[in-house]
Amino acid sequence: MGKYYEAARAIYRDWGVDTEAVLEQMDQIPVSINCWQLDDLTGFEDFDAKLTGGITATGNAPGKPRSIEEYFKNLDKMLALVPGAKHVALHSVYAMPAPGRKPARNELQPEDFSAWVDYAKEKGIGLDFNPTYFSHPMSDSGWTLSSPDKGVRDFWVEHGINCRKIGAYLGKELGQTCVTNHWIPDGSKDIRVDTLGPRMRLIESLDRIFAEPIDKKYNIDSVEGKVFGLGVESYTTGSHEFYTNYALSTGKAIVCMDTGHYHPTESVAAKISSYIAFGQEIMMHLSRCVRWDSDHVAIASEDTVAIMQELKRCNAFDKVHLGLDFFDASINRIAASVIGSRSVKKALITALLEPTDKLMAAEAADDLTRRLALLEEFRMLPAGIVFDEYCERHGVPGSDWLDTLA
Ligand code: RNT
Ligand code: ZN
Repeated sequence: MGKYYEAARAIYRDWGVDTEAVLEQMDQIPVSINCWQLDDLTGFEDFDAKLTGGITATGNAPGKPRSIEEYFKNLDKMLALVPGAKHVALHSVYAMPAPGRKPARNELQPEDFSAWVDYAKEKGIGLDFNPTYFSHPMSDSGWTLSSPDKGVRDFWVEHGINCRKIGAYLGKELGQTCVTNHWIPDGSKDIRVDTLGPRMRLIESLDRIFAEPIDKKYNIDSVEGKVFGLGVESYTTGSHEFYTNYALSTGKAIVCMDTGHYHPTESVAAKISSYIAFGQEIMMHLSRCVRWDSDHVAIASEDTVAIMQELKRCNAFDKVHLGLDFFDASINRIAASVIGSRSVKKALITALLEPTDKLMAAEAADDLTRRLALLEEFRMLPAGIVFDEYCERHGVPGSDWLDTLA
């Protein structure tokens, strides 16, 4: 047991919080770590592939993997430094087809991910999935599922359909629901006059992708909106409002909220209860935008903690899928992945340790002075010590983890 844990436990006990129960709860809430931080989203199709679609990993830190073997060595190191329940979120460009098989993007099949299933079983983790509707000649026009070209739409619809089957396979094999997240880059750099046409085409494409029902025990689809992308500044077909309406009106998918995809003063935490009120599940892409959707490494900042607090206060952890989405090539890529994953878990444990009932009681009694006084006192409670204990119990290094990363 950690040197300071008993003291922290007593402090929380005085506020009516059972740290042991929180440590158990942490293991019920997996964090889905994006596989693409480790290699700048290059994937295994082509180690010289160029990232397109209005997203970019800036920086040139050494150590980017040049082979599947190197990639997995780094993945092993990363996973060993993140305590507790984990998923790895894959992109379709990380397929590992059998030797001799070279499926085109729209031909990928579950069997092309069987090596990932073996790996996940060995590690005791779940897998989530993402179709890759970018970094491909068929997305060069900047339009995919909402393209005016039927051939382009058909290609990507096929990809979407196959990816859901892959998701269901991952979920079934691993006994943990797979979230298959659909994000498309479609949009326009300059003023778009016909804004409705692409959206009508996107509805049609999504309806085709989601036509076949899949057991939600195995696969859930999410749709991720966005305000803009690089080179796509004026119009985005798949906006947040578009997908919110699609999700609620069809019930075929849930909304994915990426914390980098809103106007800089918009709070993602503030949106959560509006989804919970309608019984909606939510997929999250926890990221950090610095001035723009820069995909900086997630940190345990006030807004990340606010999201976790909101989930706690809404009692909504069974409605949310916590995922990460960042790709920073300016610092050690393994460390970046560890920092983001640990930070999100720190934010999570901070919220789980909050004496929420005291806040709710003050508010219900209209004691607004007490509510604010307590909110401010609770910021200083020793959540970090409980997080260290969590690491120790999982055999993961504490705050000195970086020195163990050779
Ligand atoms: C892009 C979206 C999307 C991607 C990943 C790689 O703006 O955030 O989630 O970052 O699919
Ligand atoms: Zn995202």
